[in-house]
Amino acid sequence: MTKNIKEHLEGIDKELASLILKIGDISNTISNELPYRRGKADTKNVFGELQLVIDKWADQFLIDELKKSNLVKTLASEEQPDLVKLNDDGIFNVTVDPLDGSSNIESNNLVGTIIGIYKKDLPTQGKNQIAAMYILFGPVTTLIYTAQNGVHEFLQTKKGFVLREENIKLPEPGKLYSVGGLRKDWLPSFNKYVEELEMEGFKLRYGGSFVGDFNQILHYGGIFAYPALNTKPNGKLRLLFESNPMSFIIEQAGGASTNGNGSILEVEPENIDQRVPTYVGNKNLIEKLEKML
Ligand code: FBP
Repeated sequence: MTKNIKEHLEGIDKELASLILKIGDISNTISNELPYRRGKADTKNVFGELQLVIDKWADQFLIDELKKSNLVKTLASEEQPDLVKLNDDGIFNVTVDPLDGSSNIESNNLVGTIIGIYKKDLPTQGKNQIAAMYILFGPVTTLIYTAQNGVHEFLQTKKGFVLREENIKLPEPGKLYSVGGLRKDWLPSFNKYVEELEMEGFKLRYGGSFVGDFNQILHYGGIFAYPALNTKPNGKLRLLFESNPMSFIIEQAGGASTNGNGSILEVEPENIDQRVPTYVGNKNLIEKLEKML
């Protein structure tokens, strides 16, 4: 009998299990609302990016539902300028990217929700996460989580989230490379690195949503990068909302992360909207990259 997520979470801390289940329920509502909440909102987020109606709605829905759960003390969101206080006696502090890759919605491509879970107050280093998860809204909806007990994937069905794959490890050798930014803006050393991957037969897979591209690397192996650029030395991705949770998951799956100098999880955040050059994938590919950069 296929385990459902509730049964699978019995092995971890009760409150943490309740929070992960709650976020799973929230994601069900978000996926149901995707067809209806369309178009651009007339506001911008802290990064100066025009927000979509669904970005704002998903953000506020996550805040309202996590407040009701009484489990979360503070929340940091990619769509909020500052930390949001939810419950004084909440246990966890949470980072959220309510709808990563939302610019893909108009073209009906992959989007998702990315979550980092901490006991320590935010902002803090990614290594202080006690759990991380993402929900991928694609041909099917899947939920991937780790609570430092391996990486596990669940499929959304009429009966709720059921186990699809347990203890996921990055396949060796990797097959894919997925790189953002314009090639003309890549650093020469990174250009050389990608040329060598191409010579070795790595296939390009880039869909413009970190959550979707990351999921390809998790299942087929390889490397995802939104690199340091000539024009943007810190790249594009947000340390707290995107790079820390995904680095936590990739390292739990036997892979590695780097900002070019070392694990992203060691980066000391200076502010909540900090960006970081992001490279995640198979350990050997990250080690080679660090030598070449
Ligand atoms: P948000 O949609 O959460 O702002 O995320 C940023 C993002 O869309 C990532 O998901 C993706 O990896 C990257 O930006 C795509 O950037 P680009 O359009 O430059 O390729």
